[in-house]
Amino acid sequence: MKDEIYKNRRNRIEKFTFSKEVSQVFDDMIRRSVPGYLENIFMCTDLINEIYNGEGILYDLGCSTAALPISLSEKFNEKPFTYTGIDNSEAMVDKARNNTKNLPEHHNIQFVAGDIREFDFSNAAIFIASYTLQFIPPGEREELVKKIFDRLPPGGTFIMSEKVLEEHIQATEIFKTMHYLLKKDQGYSDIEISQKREAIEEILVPFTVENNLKMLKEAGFASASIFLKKYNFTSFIAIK
Ligand code: GEK
Repeated sequence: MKDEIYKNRRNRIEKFTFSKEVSQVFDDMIRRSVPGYLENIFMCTDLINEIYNGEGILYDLGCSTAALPISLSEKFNEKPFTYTGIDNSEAMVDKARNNTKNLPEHHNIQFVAGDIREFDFSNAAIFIASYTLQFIPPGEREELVKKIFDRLPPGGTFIMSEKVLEEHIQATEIFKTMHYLLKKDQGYSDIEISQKREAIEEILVPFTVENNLKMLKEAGFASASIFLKKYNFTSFIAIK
């Protein structure tokens, strides 16, 4: 379903939430709004296929409508995997369950409606958080990354994708412009882009690339690298 949520001019812009209305159009919204979104899903799938040895749980933090497990299921084919997706939007979890209901049983896929800050992760193999930590208040993000680190086995992997800022304001500004132009190319109008921006501004707080790398290192990860970057969207891989 096409995302037309911010198409008409509104008198008042409410804070963005992951409501039922958003969940219905989410797949279209994120593909047209996040540069490199599908490439990130495919790269996460390939990385997990390479790293995962079939033991333990793949935790997808902020799983939304289940794009990752659908892609994993296609890639893993005959190989089994165990996956838990967590999202604090009931509407997203409903959609995720519906989208994966016909996937094979040896792909053990579960969803939990809950807050990743409170979730008690056990038997973790790999954590994935694609464009989710940006919605965690800045003061709570480090603690969550530390928890992810603690719950991973030695050598375990955390794959994180985020909207980011650059250290230099000029680079931040040009990437912001390029992002805006990509959204226009995707058919969003000026009014749609500016109303969505206003709605999401307060709840999506990006860190700089450097601060994300620092946060991963300070949590204890032995290595933290970038594996995909498209303007102001960056994907990181951290290894314990
Ligand atoms: C994808 N990873 O398709 N606890 C649980 N879920 C949360 C929390 C929280 N504290 N805060 C936000 N979310 C997906 C895309 S979208 C990215 C992720 C975007 C959830 C929120 O409900 C939403 O579904 C998801 O994180 C972020 O690859 O909309 O830009």
